[in-house]
Amino acid sequence: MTNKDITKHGARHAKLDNCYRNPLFCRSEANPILTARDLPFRALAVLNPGAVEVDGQVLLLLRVEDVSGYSRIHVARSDDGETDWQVDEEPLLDYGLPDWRYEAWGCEDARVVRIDEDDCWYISYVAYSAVGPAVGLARTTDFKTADRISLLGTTNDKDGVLFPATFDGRYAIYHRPVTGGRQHIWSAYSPDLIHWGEPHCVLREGDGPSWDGLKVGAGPPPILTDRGWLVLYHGVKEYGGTLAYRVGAALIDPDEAHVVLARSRGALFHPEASYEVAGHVANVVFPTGAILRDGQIWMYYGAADTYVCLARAPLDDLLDLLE
Ligand code: M1P
Repeated sequence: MTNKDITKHGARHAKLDNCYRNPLFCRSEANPILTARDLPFRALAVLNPGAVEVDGQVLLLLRVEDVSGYSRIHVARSDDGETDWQVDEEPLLDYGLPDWRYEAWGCEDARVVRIDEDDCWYISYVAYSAVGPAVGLARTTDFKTADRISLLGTTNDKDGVLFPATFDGRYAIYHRPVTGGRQHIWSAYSPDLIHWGEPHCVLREGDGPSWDGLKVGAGPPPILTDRGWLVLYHGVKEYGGTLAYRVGAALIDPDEAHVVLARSRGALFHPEASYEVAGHVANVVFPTGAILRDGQIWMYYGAADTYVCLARAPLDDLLDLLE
């Protein structure tokens, strides 16, 4: 469904909310670009993909919810980043391995970054177990196998997102620990991806009725632009017991991962297509991967915790909204 279709079918909505009239992000006509039916095995859902370009292909690190309801990370490849996805049958990250008891219930919501000086890709993901969600870190050189590195800390933490660069030799990460009952985005630095410190609360939940007033979480890995790091994040608002997940953006100092230069005043992308408003969890757009192609941000996101989707926005238009 294109934005034009959405506007046509959702005309009444469009009259009520200016956000829907001139959408910044344009949905792929191939949406949802991946569903459980596209997988070479049975599964309940495919969602929340990490994304990276490798040798001219786009690789997605799919969260696949298996028939028992637990999630693994599988790799999908496409030449054009939109269609004809080839999905690996063997998972890149499997749950339940004897040495990794804090992911006995699943590996979820992977983000992936390339760090050139280490000549490898790092993956951050939600390691889920009976003691709650934690941020897991792994590395790969071939997207066939991955080596676990560490957990970032203890549980009640998720949405771990590494920067695709180092800052004075230190790695930087965003994550979302539950602190004092609140769910803000924090940063941390590390010399080795094992020992983390220098915490900063970077992006707080919005105030009371805000679109992101219930919680926020970092989305895809930050993208370096000539104005700073572009960060997409999800924000959540509660409406009478149900939640709506939307997307906002922030601009971060190019030299200091914890310094915010600007933040979008409102949400920039809303659940409104049929595959976003209905599914296992209604009203969810959850971005976890982004690439920059021909001046456009290609944002890969989970829709309704059921599908993988793609929407694009001109980078300059996005940045202009943040100034
Ligand atoms: O159902 C929407 C999302 O809910 C959780 O995200 P968060 O903890 O930020 O609210 C996650 O379970 C995520 O996988 C899911 O898409």
